[in-house]
Amino acid sequence: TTGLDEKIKARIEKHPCYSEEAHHHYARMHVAVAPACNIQCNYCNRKYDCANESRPGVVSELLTPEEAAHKVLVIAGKIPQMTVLGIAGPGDPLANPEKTFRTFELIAEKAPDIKLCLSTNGLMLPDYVDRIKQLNIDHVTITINMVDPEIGTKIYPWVHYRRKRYKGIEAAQILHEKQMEGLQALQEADILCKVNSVMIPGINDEHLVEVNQVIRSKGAFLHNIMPLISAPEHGTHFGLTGQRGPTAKELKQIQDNCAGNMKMMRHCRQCRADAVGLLGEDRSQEFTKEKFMEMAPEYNL
Ligand code: CLF
Ligand code: SF4
Repeated sequence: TTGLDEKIKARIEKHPCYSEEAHHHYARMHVAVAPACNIQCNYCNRKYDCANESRPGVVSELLTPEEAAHKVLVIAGKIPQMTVLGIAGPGDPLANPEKTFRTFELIAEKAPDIKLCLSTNGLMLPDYVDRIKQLNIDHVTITINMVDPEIGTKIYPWVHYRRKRYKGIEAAQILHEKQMEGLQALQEADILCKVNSVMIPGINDEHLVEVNQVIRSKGAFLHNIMPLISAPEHGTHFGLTGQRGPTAKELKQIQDNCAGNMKMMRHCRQCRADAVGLLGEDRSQEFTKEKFMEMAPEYNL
């Protein structure tokens, strides 16, 4: 047995990312409604989807909340195992709060049995935990790559917070504080939190064990350590400066080093911001905007 209590099991048993078992049977979809971002990560090029919860180098088709709701109802009608709707980009969902929450509201109203999932860099999370709770969003991912702002300066060149741009240590300090406050607030609100960390060799690889300890002590439910993908043609800072990603062996080593402490996610497939289907199966091209706008929602409660 996993030792998980029955209540938690019921909350994750149909979520393909939060439950390893569920990912064989249940599907998720993402809708790309959130274009803006409020920070810069050195592994991201804004021409592409948010690399915190996505495969770098992919461009998703941007939708309005109404188009997104239509798409969700069409797909939920066609793919019965569709249990989770996630918003994960292409920028940061909480840097686009009106679009993100409008989309969730429309779906909660029309398809209340679909679980809502949100992924964020955490900068604005403390401001929105109440709204997240109100909307019954039970799954929130924060990407936390460091708990030491000195290390943060090597990953984040700037953050834009409350109408002001910060650089250097100040930027990393603000991001770190908001991530920790957000994590704490999620725990107090009893919302399940997954933490994604991008493993960057020579920068935060050894540090991730400390990240793991801190997030565990603050109540994170699951830790997903993902490999940096830094192809030069993606035009990211790391790609252009020759920063390499980890080997499969290095990734597994760090995951193993953390595994004694808490549940580790090892089945992440680094999906696109408009992914559709089982993890590892990408049906997004069957449901491009041109196609799904022609389909009638068949979803029935
Ligand atoms: Fe999407 Fe993320 Fe929700 Fe899953 S993905 S917002 S928690 S519904 Fe899953 Fe995809 Fe890995 Fe993300 S496999 S990239 S962990
Ligand atoms: Fe890119 Fe996401 Fe980082 Fe924003 S939070 S810079 S979209 S990877």
